[in-house]
Amino acid sequence: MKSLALFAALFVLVSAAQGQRVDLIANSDARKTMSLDGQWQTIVDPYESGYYDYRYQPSPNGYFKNAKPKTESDLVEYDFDSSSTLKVPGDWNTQSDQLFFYEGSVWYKKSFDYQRRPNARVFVYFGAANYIADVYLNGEKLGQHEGGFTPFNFEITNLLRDSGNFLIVKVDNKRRRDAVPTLMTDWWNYGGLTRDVKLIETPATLISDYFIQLQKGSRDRVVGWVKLNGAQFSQRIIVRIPEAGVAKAFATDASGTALVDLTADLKLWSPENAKLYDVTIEAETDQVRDQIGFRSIETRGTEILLNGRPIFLRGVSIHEEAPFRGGRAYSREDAQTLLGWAKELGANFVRLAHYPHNEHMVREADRMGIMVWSEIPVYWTILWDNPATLENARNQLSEVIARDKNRAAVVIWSMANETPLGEARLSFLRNLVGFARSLDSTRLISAAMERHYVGATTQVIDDPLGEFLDVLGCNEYVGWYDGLPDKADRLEWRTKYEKPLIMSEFGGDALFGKHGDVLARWTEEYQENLYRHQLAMLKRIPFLRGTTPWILMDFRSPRRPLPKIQDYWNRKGLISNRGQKKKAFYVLQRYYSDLQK
Ligand code: GCB
Repeated sequence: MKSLALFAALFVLVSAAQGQRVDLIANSDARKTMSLDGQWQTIVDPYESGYYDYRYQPSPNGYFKNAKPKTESDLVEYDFDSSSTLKVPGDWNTQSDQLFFYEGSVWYKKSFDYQRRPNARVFVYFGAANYIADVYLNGEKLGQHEGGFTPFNFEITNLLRDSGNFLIVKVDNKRRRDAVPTLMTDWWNYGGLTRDVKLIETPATLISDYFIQLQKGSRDRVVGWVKLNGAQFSQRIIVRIPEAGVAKAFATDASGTALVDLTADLKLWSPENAKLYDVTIEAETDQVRDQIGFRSIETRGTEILLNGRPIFLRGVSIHEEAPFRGGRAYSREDAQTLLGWAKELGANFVRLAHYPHNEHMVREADRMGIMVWSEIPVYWTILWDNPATLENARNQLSEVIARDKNRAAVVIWSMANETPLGEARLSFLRNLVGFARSLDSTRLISAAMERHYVGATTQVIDDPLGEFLDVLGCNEYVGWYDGLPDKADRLEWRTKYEKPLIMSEFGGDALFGKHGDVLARWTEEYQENLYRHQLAMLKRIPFLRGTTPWILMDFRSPRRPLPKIQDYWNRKGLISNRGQKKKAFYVLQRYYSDLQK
């Protein structure tokens, strides 16, 4: 299976059974993998009686034991094998009417045989599980992972048998006030094993991770690092970029890390030429291969510079909602459809809102030449002064940066969306900004902020967070939540910061096929007219360097119940959930086409 999934980066949280933390990456055609996608046996467990006993204590004999009655007198009150199944990858909400609104725990079980090569190590890898996953193999706990949109893995080498393994995962998507995201969002809380699951085999000492990108500000110097995991820390590493004539050796230090530093004459990646190079990293015990693009991204005053040249980010926001069928998007085809529509719109940029999307999206963006704004679900009213919430957000940030740090397409890490001003929030977000910079110094940092009025017609961006960002993001709904569309004609924009601005959201709802007056809500004409007024206003903002209107396609939201119009869909899409383009699509398409003349 030569799917993109083979390239996925892996990260391990705490593996209770193996007792160690391993960061590793499986990005290699050379690696042996086995997909565990398909039907899994499942038990819906709203009271978590498969986990807790009747005194609400964790039970040593939970469903993870996969018990079977041995005699006809034995009492066992569950049975995976005669329970119904759910498809993985996939959310449970759209696979069963009973689970459509369900928020709670579901147990998943998959049985498999596996012949491990001598001395090899094996890991079980999850593309994502929303929201908390407790993972068990053959009745033993491997560990727990929190966060619904980033990959994780556990080493299973010592627990693996040649035949009759059973992998059991409890996935719980209950919302929590202290979680990331918190209780309130404007998207569907799709639960389950929403992305690919697979086994990955590696040598005993493996190349566990690497960072190979142009140094900030340079167009020919590649700097980064390669990390080993295992007993043989001291090795010679060779980085090869055959097409650019690069083959350079580096030695690892006592911790198994080699610093990479080389110069090369490279064709730079850009939307016009999405050049990716085959890169191989060879250690003595392992080898990985990747396709990597090289480009520089910087700001100067209010400019955004791609490869040293000013660029305008013609973007659109996207939720991870599957086109046509609905539910969480997870496949390469979903990514090609969504990004294909963005291309048709004339976009060179997408905002992947409001959480890390599946890896196919960034891999396809790399190939198609679409720049990416990547975001973590620090959304609205996070519990700013709770240290565990901050730790959780930092972990999700580190996991997405770990996965996507070698993708040229990703140009912006966004820390947060529409968060309310305050001391605790500022220190939380400053912490994230500093952390992101420490993990990746090559990309731009942003956040979608709010603006406020000074007088009736002046909009000001002066959120104190702006001081710590490279690029300002601003959400505004003039013409929808804020007045009628022609209000935009009278507005002036000011900023406290000499920095580029991306208008990270604007828009309004329209039900595809509903027609009426330009002032009749929910009609395509209203939305079309709103875009006209918006775009005229945006053209007058001198420091504007990008737009990602809300949103490419309609998406499900529990906050949107209006019958016959919303029916639990946010209708701000330029395209309906069935793939029909609304009138506003063509207004934006024209604007983006004019920008390229
Ligand atoms: C926003 C949020 C976005 C919502 C959107 C809306 O400001 O950032 O998540 O979906 O408005 O449609 O109200």
